[in-house]
Amino acid sequence: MPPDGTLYLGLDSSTQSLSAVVIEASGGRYRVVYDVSLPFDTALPHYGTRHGALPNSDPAIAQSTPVMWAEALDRLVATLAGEGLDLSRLRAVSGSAQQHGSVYLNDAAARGLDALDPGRDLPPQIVPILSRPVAPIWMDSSTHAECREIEAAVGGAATLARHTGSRAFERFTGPQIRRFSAREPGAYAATDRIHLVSSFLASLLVGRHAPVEPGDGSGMNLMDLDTRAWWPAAVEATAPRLRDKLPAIAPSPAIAGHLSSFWRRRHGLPNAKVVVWSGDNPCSLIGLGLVREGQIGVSLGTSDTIFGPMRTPRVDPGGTGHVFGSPTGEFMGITVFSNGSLARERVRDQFGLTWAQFSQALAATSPGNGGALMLPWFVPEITPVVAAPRVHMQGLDEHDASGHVRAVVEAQMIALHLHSRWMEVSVDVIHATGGAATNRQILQVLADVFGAAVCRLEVGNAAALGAALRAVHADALDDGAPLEWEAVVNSLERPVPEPIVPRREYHDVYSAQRRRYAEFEQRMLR
Ligand code: ADP
Ligand code: XUL
Repeated sequence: MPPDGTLYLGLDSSTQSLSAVVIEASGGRYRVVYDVSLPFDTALPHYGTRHGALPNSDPAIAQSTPVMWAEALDRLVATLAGEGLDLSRLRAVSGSAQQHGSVYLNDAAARGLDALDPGRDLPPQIVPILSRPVAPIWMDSSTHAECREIEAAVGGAATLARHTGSRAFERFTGPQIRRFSAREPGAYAATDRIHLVSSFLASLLVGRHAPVEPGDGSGMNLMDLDTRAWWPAAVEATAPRLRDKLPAIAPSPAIAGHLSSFWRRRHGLPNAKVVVWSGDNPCSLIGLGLVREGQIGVSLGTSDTIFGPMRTPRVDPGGTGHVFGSPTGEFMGITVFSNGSLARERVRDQFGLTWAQFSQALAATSPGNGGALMLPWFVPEITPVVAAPRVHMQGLDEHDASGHVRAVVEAQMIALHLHSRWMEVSVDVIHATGGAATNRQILQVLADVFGAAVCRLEVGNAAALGAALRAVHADALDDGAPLEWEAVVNSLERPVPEPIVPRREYHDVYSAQRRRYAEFEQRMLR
């Protein structure tokens, strides 16, 4: 155990914000001493993002800008340094980022990263090392054709899933690279290295190209899950000369380097270790303390996701879920929905409600919603695949605000239940996180639909917390004193709020509603 006062930093570059969580060693345990978030749209308005993405007239295209992520990192570290924390005690940093998004760097990047000038802002130093000014992000659904081409070239969707953990998905990095290489061959040729959002930000911290972490690498349709190395068949099927452009893959607790002189001289940070960054879902798994099969987490962020540890990979035969590497070295199952928080916001805004009124609407309506149903496909949906977004209703009065609020939340919680059955986990307790997990009424619907208790993480950002805990684990390993994962997650002092308990009296109502929802979904997909 490091001396009292030792600090570990976890960062999370998510869809809509950059967050930081600092934990401090104290009496053989860790406690959270700092927890802050910088929302992209409002803190960095000059990029013109909406919910973290650049506006685009094509609903299938979702892109953001790596320059904004870099500026956010510089801004947040400056805030941190001005917070009165004794950062000379910072021992290790790790990070988390929205998954699948890709950053394209040219051959000036290796030198540029190494020579970042602490006297100048980051944006003008990042622009010249990009071969593509924008980064496709996980909400992009424009690569349907590329997905089918990659699957066909490797011998079919099942073969791709067996090797990489998923059939081809539109937002996954491989199909995105394929589309870019075909549509912008000149810019692709000028690309020397393709990073994930996670490995790009880690590269900024260490001042050289950082490796990809296997949990995040599993979201690319390019990595062999068993060997945790690039799978040559997928790499060849994706784009020409791709192998040379991919970063190395390093184990989750690998040390990518130390904070470069840019961070030390510009912000007075120490020579702390930088642990490879992972994806937000693998980091949330750790932040929520889920290290044993059978435990389940739900993240209600921009995306809604349901995930849990898996000892051995069980690929979803239905092709909706994914298997990713877990930071523990084992695996995790996950199902992802794109119509998460932004769909709830659409209903809230349609009726001009505040979140408090949204919650009141849930409290004032009955489970089962009198049989009314909604399929809340406001934007293209990942699970199930819906390319042309459309919201379907059944039995809902168009003026009934409360009915709509209950319908969107029930639809989302039922979809989480329906599309996670492939993980074959019997759910007793759900660990919840994400922006919407602050809403107790939404969590009550989650509890009632699953018939399971819901525990809410009190720390704002589970992914950033998970990154900080990964830094603790990697630091100990690097010092030759490895820690069990169970010990790492249990060493955190967590306030234990009262769980939200499922109400047994609604069990039958929701069994029936789940069946009706599944039938409605099937009918509308035909
Ligand atoms: P991400 O990590 O994907 O960027 P967050 O986990 O920070 O996103 O969640 C942001 C979302 O949280 C917002 O888009 C908003 O819809 C939602 N949110 C915030 N407060 C509430 C609330 N009281 N009830 C429901 N949703 C909320
Ligand atoms: C995971 C996914 C999203 C992003 C954004 O597969 O697409 O959850 O990681 O948070």
